[in-house]
Amino acid sequence: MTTQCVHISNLQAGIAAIEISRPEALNALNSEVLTQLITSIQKLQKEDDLSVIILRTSGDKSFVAGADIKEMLNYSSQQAYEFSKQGQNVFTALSDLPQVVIAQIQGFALGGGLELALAADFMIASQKAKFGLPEVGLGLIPGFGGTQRLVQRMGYSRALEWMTSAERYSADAAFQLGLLNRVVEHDQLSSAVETVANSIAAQGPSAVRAAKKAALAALSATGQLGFEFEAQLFSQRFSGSEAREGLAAFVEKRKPEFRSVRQA
Ligand code: DAK
Repeated sequence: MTTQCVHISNLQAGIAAIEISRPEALNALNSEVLTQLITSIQKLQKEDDLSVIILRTSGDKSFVAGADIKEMLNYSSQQAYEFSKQGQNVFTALSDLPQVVIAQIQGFALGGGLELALAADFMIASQKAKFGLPEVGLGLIPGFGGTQRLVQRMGYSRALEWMTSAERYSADAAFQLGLLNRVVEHDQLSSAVETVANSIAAQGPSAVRAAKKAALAALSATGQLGFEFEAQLFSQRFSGSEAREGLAAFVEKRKPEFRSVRQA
């Protein structure tokens, strides 16, 4: 039997929440979660009365700890390409929602978790939140649109440092780089998000949608080519031994030995 990991709830008038709950894996995204996520997004997309959607996850420690490393361990290049396209479709559907989407970040937003938050319109985070793109440490690259969206958010140079260093950043550092709209006390997070959501929901609903549509148009100049390129590069990671080593090392709880498995 499939476990339901993605839930929709209606909050105040004009506001709904999508909640991902997979606490045993720190809310990591596997293909089942992605399938459930797209179903929820498509449902809310048709809700004309909604102005705001809050994207949040269960547990105190982690927003989303990335794509599911255990699921990716034995991927072929073709499976990786399909997973990447599935993820990109979900994330594009999320960013194309007519409603304003706020990501509520209470803890780790790593790899695919940060990419998910980047597909929201903006993020509000707890002071305890931690951000980063650790994929290169696994022999991978971000595969859910993150290479494109992080550049859009913080500029090429800073984004490339994030992508290639695998560093983890505090909420304050992420705020200073323009990644976050607000950083709040940990126990104030949900009320801070709801306050912002309420202030948007109180405005003219179709004006809010028009404003989002217009703002998104400013980003569309980069087009779809970058996303396709990202998916191809991601899938190529699975045709050599480096990603195998990086993924296996995580699952086996050891350090990866990239130099000895180095590929051309
Ligand atoms: N996937 C699967 N399981 C994960 C996970 C993940 N990303 N992150 C954590 N878990 C699991 C752990 O394996 C552990 O399970 P058990 O061993 O107890 O069964 C459980 O969650 C609790 O984690 P820890 O014991 O590690 O908890 P700690 O507090 O010690 O550490 C941590 C928390 C978040 C620092 C650590 O868990 C961690 O480093 N996690 C991995 C973070 C990471 O590297 N994330 C990036 C993943 S790669 C793709 C598209 C996009 C992407 C990938 C593919 N395709 C298109 C194919 C994006 C790539 C990624 O996101």
